[in-house]
Amino acid sequence: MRKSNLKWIGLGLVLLIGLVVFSAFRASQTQTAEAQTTTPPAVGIVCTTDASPSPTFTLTTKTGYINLPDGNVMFMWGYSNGSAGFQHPGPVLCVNEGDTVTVILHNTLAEPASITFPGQENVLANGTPAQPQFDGGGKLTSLTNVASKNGGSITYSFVASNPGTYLYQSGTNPRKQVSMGLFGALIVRPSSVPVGGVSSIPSEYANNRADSQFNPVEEFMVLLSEIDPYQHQAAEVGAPFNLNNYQPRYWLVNGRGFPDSIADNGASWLPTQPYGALALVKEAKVDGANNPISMPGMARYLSAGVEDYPFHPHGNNGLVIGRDGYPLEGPAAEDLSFEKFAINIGPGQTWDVIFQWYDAEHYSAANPVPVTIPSIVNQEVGVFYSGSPYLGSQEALPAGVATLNQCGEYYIISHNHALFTLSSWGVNMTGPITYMRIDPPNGCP
Ligand SMILES: [Cu+2]
Repeated sequence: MRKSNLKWIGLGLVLLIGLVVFSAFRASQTQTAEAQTTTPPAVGIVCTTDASPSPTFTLTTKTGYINLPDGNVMFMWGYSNGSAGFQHPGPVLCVNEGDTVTVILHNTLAEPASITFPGQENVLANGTPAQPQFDGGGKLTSLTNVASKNGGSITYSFVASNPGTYLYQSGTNPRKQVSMGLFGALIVRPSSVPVGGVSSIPSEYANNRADSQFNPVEEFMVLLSEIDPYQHQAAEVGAPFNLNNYQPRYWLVNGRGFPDSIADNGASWLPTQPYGALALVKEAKVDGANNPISMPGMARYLSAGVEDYPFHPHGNNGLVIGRDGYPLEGPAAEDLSFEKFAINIGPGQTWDVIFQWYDAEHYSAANPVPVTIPSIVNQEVGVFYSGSPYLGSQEALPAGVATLNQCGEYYIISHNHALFTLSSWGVNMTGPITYMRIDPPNGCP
């Protein structure tokens, strides 16, 4: 069963809460111009859906700009939703196992473009098997059939036969087009309750194993990517770019750098970057032996970059239950899930990771954290600090300190452990960082 015997370091997170300076959290939410059928949640995955069993999506390649933490504005390419404006990354397509998924690609770019669906089998392009493309000299020009430049279209279809987490991305000159932003996430949810499953709702399982159940309000996406600004500048002005010189200067999570990463989905000041990356979880209930007895959350990790990203939330190990869209199990369905702290996500990979946070040491005012708090002159108090190291407590703050803490909740950092990536062209402690917010057991008013 899913349980973790790992100790977590309560003190570390308490001090981290005090270290972070950031001034715009949970700002008023503005919906983007996407063709969503429902108002997106402030946090968590924003799915783009269409009716099962034959969901049809239209993705349009567009150019646009995103905002970066150092104040830079970056030229990008992207898949937008239907006729909606440019967005980055592409829409999160959520479908059900067994669906016949149709994706119509309209290409407004000045070069041919395409979509590959890694992990999906028997993909059709305009009704016939999708095939790599070659020029007259036998040179590979695309990993799959393309939509021609300046207005061409193509229709891909496939049966989403295996529940899990997948990327979709350009198969045409991918070292340019994927790097420019032609990628997004595809989530395939189980169509039925696994044998032995507790919940009767299929979408509450990551895959077709009964032990892949998670709490649906604690489901999050961590889509990692990177940008070399000189490559993007070259694309903007139509100049060549020598990939020997490729050197990313920005690294993003869900298309944003920290601190924008923890702003709400659809934050008004990020009109082309609709997806936040804040994880919001409740303290897990535990039994007398500290084994969690409430449903865990789940993070869906994906990498559209070309480097390994050792991403980790502080506060507990994750339990890796799936990779590249497949459950971790043996030939006889043996459970091969394993605990891991840093999730080492390779280029093109996806990882499904169950996660829980629980108050293992039961710290409270009656059971205080066993450290001597430094004197006030040696403390740096951040804007999320509650004034107390204990979950659910708010105490007096030092004079002149304001707080955005709402109810004594915790904020635990979650970031790429390749620390050189926590940068926006040299502006440190930005990039692929987000938080896991832990609300007290009774919630936050
Ligand atoms: Cu860390």
